[in-house]
Amino acid sequence: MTAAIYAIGIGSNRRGRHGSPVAEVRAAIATLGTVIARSPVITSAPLGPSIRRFANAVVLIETMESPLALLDRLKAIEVAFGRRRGQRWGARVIDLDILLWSGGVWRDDRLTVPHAGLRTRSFVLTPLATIAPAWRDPVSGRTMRQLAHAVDRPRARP
Ligand code: PH2
Ligand code: MG
Ligand code: MG
Repeated sequence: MTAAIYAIGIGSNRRGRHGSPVAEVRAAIATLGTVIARSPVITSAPLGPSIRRFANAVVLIETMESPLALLDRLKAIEVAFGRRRGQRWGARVIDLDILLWSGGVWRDDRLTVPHAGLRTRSFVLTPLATIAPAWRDPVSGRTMRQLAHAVDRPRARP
């Protein structure tokens, strides 16, 4: 078995025991294991009904875990950080999403990779393009650099 690489999206818009959302994002990165690249932490306006601004970052990790094993571990980290079940897209101490996987596409009833929001969210694509600009989305065939450029310039598209 060879190790897999995953891109993980990290978001927070609520204080937790580590402090501010930025501190929560940094603390979450420290729990992820073998981090091979990390973006800067950015702040972004909320997409959806939440009022508070988000801290966001993206990291690449290397692990032997399958997508579902990693999903279980990320959910356990979210619980350990004090994330509560509740309103979809409500304020959260930490959100850990699998964005990309070196194995390509994964689809089952628990998990879809690439992440469904990957191609449209600048708070994902901007940090992702800083650490994995040449990674190609297996669904659209476009690189993260191309997708980030497109999402920042929606009017430039036909
Ligand atoms: N996450 C969401 C919904 N809206 N907005 C920003 N700016 N950043 C996020 O991480 C985010 C969001 C659902 O996970
Ligand atoms: Mg999310
Ligand atoms: Mg999530």
